[in-house]
Amino acid sequence: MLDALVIGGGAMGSAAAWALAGRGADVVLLERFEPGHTRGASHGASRIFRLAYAEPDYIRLARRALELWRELDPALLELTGGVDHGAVGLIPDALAAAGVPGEWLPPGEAAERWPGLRFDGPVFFHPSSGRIHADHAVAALQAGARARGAVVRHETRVLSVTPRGDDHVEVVTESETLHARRVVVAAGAWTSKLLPGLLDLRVTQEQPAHFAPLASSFPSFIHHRGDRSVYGLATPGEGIKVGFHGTGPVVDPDSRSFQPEPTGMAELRDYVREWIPGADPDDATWISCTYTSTPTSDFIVDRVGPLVVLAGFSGHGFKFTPAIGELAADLVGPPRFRIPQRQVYSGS
Ligand code: PYC
Repeated sequence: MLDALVIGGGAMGSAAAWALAGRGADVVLLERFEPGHTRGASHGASRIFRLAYAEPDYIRLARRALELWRELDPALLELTGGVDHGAVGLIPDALAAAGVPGEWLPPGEAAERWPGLRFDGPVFFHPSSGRIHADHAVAALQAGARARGAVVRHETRVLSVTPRGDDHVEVVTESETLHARRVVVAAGAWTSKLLPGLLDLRVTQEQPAHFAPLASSFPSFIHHRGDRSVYGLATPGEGIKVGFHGTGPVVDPDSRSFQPEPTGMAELRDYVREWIPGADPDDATWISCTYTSTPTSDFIVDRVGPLVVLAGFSGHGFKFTPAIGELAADLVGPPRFRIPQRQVYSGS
């Protein structure tokens, strides 16, 4: 019986395998698709990193993630600085209370500093923000997990997950049945299919795009506009990534179109035309990804009997990845005690 089996080789599952293997657990990671696949939510070259949250728990989690990203590979994370504008709410107060640097800039000064962006009010700048290379991060977590002894298997589809007792889960794949003391389910958009009826998750297809850059030096940014907030950042070599946050249609992850929807394309181009003078609204490369969201956008990192569930990262989870892996390992608990061979009583 394995100590732990992780289902899902996206960012969160890979981080869980990395953390578990680091604690000496006997761990197998199963991923349904090929390495680097683009069907879920962990692909692409850039994600926002920021400590800038209104909730102290998220600030703490992001701080821990920052330490762990650096431990994994400092090249994965680049701090470009970040800006928030619009209805930023309690973020500046929460950062100040946590001792995280940040400063308000008048819109003219901010536009001089980042001519690629337009601002119509005060801008909150936080230097400890930037971007993470998503594809490289997933590959590094899997390579790190393997180096620590984990087995990572791609193209292995899990058909069922059945708890058999407090310390036993049966996992049936297309080719075999596996048994583990704990199973970590980190299946992103497929979580509700694997664990039907357990969680209230909403899967949407989102369509950000890379726009051709007309300026250099972009911070990562969030323009807070109620339920039409926009985020963005520069992806070196690919352009300026811009997207509406969580506005896409509900989809089935097994039968989605991957095609950008024309109204959303026009709205994003209009946004870029009005607010991002440093990007060409007419030169876009569209991206398709999923968000798996909870009703509050807070994450599910929890244990139900022998199952540990990592789900509902609601389009803002990637930055926390290695810290979520660590929490998963805490929820799994210590590996079984193993008696080193040389200490086994021989009877002589
Ligand atoms: O990573 O914080 C984030 C984020 C916000 C909107 C999209 N991504």
